Amino acid sequence: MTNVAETLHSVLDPAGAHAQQIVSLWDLTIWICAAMYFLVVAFTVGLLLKRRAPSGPSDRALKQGLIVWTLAVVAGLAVLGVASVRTDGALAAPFGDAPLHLRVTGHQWWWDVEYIGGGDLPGVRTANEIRLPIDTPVRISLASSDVIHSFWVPSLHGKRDLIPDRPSEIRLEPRRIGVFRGQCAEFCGLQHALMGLTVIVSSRAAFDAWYERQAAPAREPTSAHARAGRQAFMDAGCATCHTIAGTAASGRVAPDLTHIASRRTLGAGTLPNLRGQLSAWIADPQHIKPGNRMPAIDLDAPSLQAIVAYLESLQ
Ligand code: HEC
Ligand SMILES: [Cu+2]
Repeated sequence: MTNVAETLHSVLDPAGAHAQQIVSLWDLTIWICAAMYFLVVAFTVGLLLKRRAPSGPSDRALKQGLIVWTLAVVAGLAVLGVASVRTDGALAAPFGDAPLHLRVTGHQWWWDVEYIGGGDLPGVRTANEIRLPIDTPVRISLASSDVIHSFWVPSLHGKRDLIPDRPSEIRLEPRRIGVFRGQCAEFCGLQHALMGLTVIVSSRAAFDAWYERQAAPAREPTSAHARAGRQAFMDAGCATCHTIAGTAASGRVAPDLTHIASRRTLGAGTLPNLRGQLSAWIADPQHIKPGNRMPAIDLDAPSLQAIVAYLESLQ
């Protein structure tokens, strides 16, 4: 099963302020090391040519060469050392007030995403997908409910571990609109590889519109089929694990499904969120992502179809 969160993640194509700083350090390292490499090659070739000459390289030339070389190494290492300390310092700069605060909790094998409201801003809960407005600093509090996970969205920043009982934080500042893939970067069990994350960076206006829709409770189903689906969802026990805001479903141990139809993927980036894939997931999640914490539930075909119709209506 391949991961479908469709865009690539690349540390070399930064889309955030922090990733940019990391890539600048990388570029400097590559250039200095490349220069050193060419110096070594040039010296070697020079010496080989001299050796063929009847007189050979003089002691003085060798000595001077060594001094130049030593100075070049010391200077190169000094520049790299200073640049590295400065980048580290910039990345670890104390967090001021960020306009947006999220809490992301790692679970085997999915991401719980909460936007922490406050003042006039309502809270929002979703999963496996983070939307952010461009050019806005955001503070993300990280936690784990079970084992060590690691939050990594290479286009935006380096890695930050999620350690049980040890809260940590990361700060992102996206500078480019787009869809960026994230991935758990610490081996966390059987489905570690299928613990993906999608980060969607949009304009402020698009973000605000999305936020308002997410903050609303789930839509009332408009068709009898979808209403039957909501009933089947409650009867089948889905509600013991999943929350659908505005209904009796308030389980906290699985992804929030209040606006599941608005998300791009299912199973933490495992499948695209399309009707066939949604049915397949509900019919047999263990086949798609073996070992994941959603059991296969015995459903007759009409109930399955009705549940799918209901979930698809939850925009
Ligand atoms: C025992 C708890 C449990 C029950 C019961 C349960 N689920 Fe899940 N469900 C999960 C977990 C855990 C995940 C996340 C799996 C993963 O990605 O590793 C999940 C994922 C999902 C997803 C994908 C969500 C996303 O954003 O990726 C859907 C849709 C879903 N469940 C629907 C259902 C339906 C419909 C039922 C009832 C037929 C149901 N679940 C019953 C625990 C449960
Ligand atoms: Cu993980």
